[in-house]
Amino acid sequence: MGNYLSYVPHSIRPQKRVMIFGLPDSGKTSLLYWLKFGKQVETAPTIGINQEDIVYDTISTVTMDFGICDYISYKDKADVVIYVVGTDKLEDVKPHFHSVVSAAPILILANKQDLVDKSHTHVSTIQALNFWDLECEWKCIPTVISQGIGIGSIRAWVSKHIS
Ligand SMILES: Nc1nc2c(ncn2[C@@H]2O[C@H](COP(=O)(O)OP(=O)(O)OP(=O)(O)O)[C@@H](O)[C@H]2O)c(=O)[nH]1
Ligand SMILES: [Mg+2]
Repeated sequence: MGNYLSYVPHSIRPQKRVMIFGLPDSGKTSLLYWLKFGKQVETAPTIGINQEDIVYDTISTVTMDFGICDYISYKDKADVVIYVVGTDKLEDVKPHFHSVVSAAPILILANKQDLVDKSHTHVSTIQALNFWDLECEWKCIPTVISQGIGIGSIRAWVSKHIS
């Protein structure tokens, strides 16, 4: 017997929730707008939450970008999580990263790979954040969100994990 949802068209299924977390200035809102509009949109520091209805393949989602707010009360409602790492020191990222981990699959972006003074590669990010201890499914990829580099891989990963 299949899950009853397999008989319901994607277009009328409940919206899935994609949640984007990360420290300030890491590139979360830029990512949200790349996913929504396919281009770089000028951003300002986010107070609260930005959210957009975004379709991945045929799957409808509300994709949420968490700025300064009480994000902890939301994290367990995520179907998938995207965690953006900017130029912060990885030892500063680590406690924040582990505070948003839930049972949901998580995609970690080692962002701002274009910067000469970037503090991390995606390999050093994997080593520093102890992903091996995670019980949820995870993947880490390098990105340059401001140039749209990695957006295709992000879309493909989200589609695969919410279908
Ligand atoms: N060089 C570089 N800049 C980036 C990249 N991604 C985002 N930025 C820039 O980083 C700055 C912050 O981006 P935002 O998307 O506003 O970051 P945020 O995580 O939403 O920041 P808060 O809302 O303050 O938490 C902007 O000037 C972006 O253009 C990247 O890959 N490389
Ligand atoms: Mg923002």
